[in-house]
Amino acid sequence: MRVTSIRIASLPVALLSCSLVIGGGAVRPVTAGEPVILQPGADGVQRATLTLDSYSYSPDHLIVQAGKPVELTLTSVTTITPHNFIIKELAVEQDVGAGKTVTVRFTPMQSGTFPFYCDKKLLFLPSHREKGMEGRLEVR
Ligand SMILES: [Cu+2]
Repeated sequence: MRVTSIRIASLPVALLSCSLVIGGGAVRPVTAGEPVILQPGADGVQRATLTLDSYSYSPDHLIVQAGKPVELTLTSVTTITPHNFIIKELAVEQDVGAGKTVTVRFTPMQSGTFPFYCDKKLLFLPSHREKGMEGRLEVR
């Protein structure tokens, strides 16, 4: 049991509904590790909202289709610590300042499972990724 799921449960309902609309199914809390399948919208864009905290992404397992654009809204709920969102294999790198919301767009062309992570770190301390701030994008 990770701290992540407890924090998620206390988020405002409005924020939760953003990330839960994705599957088009019943509204329920996102559990860490539970895959979320992004459905393309009318414009063909696959969208999801991720919550960034210290040190996690939620949801942390996304499933998308290859060849269609992906648009991720990254919302940080930390008050001081800056984070970022990196998918090295897809040349995605986006900074997310403390308390900020930013959008990142990319189109994965090849199938496979790619890790996304935060490489921020303070001096000699372990990186956020090493502290567990990592997830995966599954491209089918
Ligand atoms: Cu971070």
